[in-house]
Amino acid sequence: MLGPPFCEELPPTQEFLADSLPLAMSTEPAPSILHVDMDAFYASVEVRDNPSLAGLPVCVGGPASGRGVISAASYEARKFGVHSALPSAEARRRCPDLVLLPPDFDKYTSVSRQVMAIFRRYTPLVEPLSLDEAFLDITGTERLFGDGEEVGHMIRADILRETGLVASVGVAPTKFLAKIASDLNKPDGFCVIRPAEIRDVLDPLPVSKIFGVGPRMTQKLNALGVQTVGDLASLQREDVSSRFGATGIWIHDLAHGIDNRRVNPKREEKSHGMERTFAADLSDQAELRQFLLSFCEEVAFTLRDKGLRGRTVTLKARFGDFRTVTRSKTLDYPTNLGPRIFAIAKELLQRVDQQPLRLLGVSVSRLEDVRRPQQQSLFNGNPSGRDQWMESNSRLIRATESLDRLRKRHGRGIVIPGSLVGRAQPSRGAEQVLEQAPEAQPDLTNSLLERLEQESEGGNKTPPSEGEYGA
Ligand code: TTP
Ligand code: MG
Ligand code: MG
Repeated sequence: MLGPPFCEELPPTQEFLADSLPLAMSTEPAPSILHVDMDAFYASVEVRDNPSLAGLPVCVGGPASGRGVISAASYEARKFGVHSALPSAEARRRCPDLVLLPPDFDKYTSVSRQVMAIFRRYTPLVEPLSLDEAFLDITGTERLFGDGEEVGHMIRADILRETGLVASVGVAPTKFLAKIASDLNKPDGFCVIRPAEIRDVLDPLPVSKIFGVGPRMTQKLNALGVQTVGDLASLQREDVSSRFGATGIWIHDLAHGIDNRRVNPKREEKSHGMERTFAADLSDQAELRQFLLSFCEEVAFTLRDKGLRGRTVTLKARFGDFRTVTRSKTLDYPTNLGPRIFAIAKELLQRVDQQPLRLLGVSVSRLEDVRRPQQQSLFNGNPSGRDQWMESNSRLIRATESLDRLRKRHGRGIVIPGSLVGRAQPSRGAEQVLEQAPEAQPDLTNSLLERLEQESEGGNKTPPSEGEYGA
């Protein structure tokens, strides 16, 4: 259910490159990496549970009357040009007989757990990428279950038998190729790419199929006469690198089928965020700030729940004409406290054109485990500043702990900013990353929240966080 990430292109960040260590002792690039992805996932679950919908153009998404967008489209619906992220109203225009259903995230999450458990029967090396897909590395388990091709068939059969759903599977020597392979014959696809076939498969693909090549880079590459992966592979590595830097090297390697990323079962979350499309464009700054506060609280709660904290706060804003901007700020110390995140997000909101917004979001990245030890340098030479800060931080932590207890007992939606009470809630579109419990009873918590809001007014001086909540 996680929406698309905050940036449309994925340049290889330092972190990402650090992940790309050579495969340990790998000599033969056997096709032992699988990528499994469910077909039309949300829509297929709905059809499974209501077989009278079989064969119909079915979609899951927000309402066509409002500003909902399509989350998932059955392959019948795709024949009408309907796809994920298309506004539902446009989908309805393209396909007047469309069956449009609201999402049931609990159901999709539970199917996802079932599917991931099937994967783990065959190997512990399972790296989930989203609810409906994962990479698997079966190196070393061949004697038990057979080679990649055999395991791929068994997994597809298990999924069909145990969930009634269809998955597409790609098997290849690398992650990049396995993902390409699972997509090649979708739906109900199965494809093995062996080392000798790599060039034949890659050459004709549009260059946008390369992981990290988004719409903007595709345009730049097209302008250089590069349309296909084969075109990119035929360029000199130095030329691509001088134009596009580290990203150039990365995409040139991929175009040659080189991808040393390992399947990482403990894949670290790179960011966590939340965004909403409003029912009507919103220009009132006070109202936008109130939404932002509720997002920051929600994101912070999830970070605490996962034992994480982060340093970079990114605000995303989409205007009525779909122009989208992001603004980021990195703190000296990581945090998982809503008011601290809000203090930054509020400042970032002020740096965005004050025009009506269609969508607003906030995310926190550069995440780390709360158990990681912190530097203590910020207040060096100013012990009283440090004491003052520690005291205010302890208060914030205590208030946050009380709120978290309420959230855990009554549902996270119980805690919403007092100032949002009685206002229209944002639309529950597909871009919504986190769900808010519908039965919010904010009265209980308003005074606590007001205190937290006041705390956050104290600016965003970033604290030494060895006392940080959860540490
Ligand atoms: P995908 O695997 O990208 O798409 P899909 O399973 O619907 O279709 P297929 O794989 O056969 O091409 O995404 C998995 C689910 O994630 C999808 O069913 C709904 C959700 N999703 C969104 O909510 N918004 C989106 O923009 C996308 C792409 C997916
Ligand atoms: Mg899918
Ligand atoms: Mg998927």
